[in-house]
Amino acid sequence: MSDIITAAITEALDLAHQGLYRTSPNPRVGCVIADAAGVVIGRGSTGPAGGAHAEIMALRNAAAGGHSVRGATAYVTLEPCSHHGRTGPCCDALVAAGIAKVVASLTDPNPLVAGQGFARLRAAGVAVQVGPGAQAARELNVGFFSRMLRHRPWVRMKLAASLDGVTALADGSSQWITGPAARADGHAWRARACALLTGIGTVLADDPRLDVRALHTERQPALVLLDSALRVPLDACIFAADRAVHLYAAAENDAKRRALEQRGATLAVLPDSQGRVDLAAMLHDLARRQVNELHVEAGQQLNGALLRQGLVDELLVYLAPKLIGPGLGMAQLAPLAALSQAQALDFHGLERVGEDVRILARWRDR
Ligand code: AOF
Ligand code: ZN
Repeated sequence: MSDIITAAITEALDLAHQGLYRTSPNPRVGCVIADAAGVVIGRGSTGPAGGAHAEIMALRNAAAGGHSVRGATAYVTLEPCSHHGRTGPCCDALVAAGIAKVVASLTDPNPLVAGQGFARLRAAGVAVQVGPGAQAARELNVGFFSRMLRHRPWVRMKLAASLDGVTALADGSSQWITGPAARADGHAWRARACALLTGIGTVLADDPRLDVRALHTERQPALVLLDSALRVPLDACIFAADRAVHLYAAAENDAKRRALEQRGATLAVLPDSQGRVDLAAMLHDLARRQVNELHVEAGQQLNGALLRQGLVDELLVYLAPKLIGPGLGMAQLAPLAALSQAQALDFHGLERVGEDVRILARWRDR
């Protein structure tokens, strides 16, 4: 790859990254416009949902700086869209502005676009190159790709444990195993998600708020509560934060539904054949509700159920340099007959956070 392309796509990826806490359910996209000499004359990043796309922001930025983009190259981390959604098609805007070449990291997996943006650009005589920065651009939108291609969110399960793998004492007390830096880091991972998922056991035991407090965010993720028998108290702290709350139950309860709806919450009833909430159907439903990244913070029961059904994509584990001894584990998994049956993961990321360690792990064969 030429130095100019590498530099421009790197800057476009930085711009895309600026949308981490803002664009959902839209993907995070960055755009850089450079003139024939490779000088950057416009920069843009996707706005909040319903707002302008990165290309439009970059065109506006160039115009505001008094630059003509005629004959220029647009470097963008996703295929320019071709559809009329909440905004007009970016490919048409680029053509109308006289852009001569588009370098894009990825094809947009949205079936409304899916290559049509590139086709329209080429048909208008714009040169198109696809690929630079693909891996980083996809990673930044791992949830959007999951929702578009698998019709379920990217499920990231957060765990905090001692070195001996204990997440709480037998009485449930878990405050605090990891240190303040790890807790703040955990809030950043919450903030990038479209929704946080927890279970009724956690709400009854800890009454957490489960919102983003440790950093500024332009929007709070929705809170999703799995509550089969609708036991949630109406004064639970999850209702205190200013964000959407959505519940999944296994059976209808008209009175409780009305009370929850008065509290501003919504409810879906999705039983499986055993009268529990159908977790796979829940993930499907969450994708339909435009959840890209689902951040799970739950107890060992819900964690175990999701893991046993193979519904988790990534573990986000904070390990504290402590030994606790007997207590609660990370997840209730089924016993194995042989070590060879162990689920095999790879460390996708490994970093020190304050006095603790943060591990990102993904399944090897998925
Ligand atoms: C782009 N540039 O910066 C982004 C794109 O509802 P709308 O009109 O905002 O369209 C949303 C869709 O547009 C989204 O699902 C994805 O396919 C694409 N996102 N496209 O050209 C951008 N964020
Ligand atoms: Zn667009």
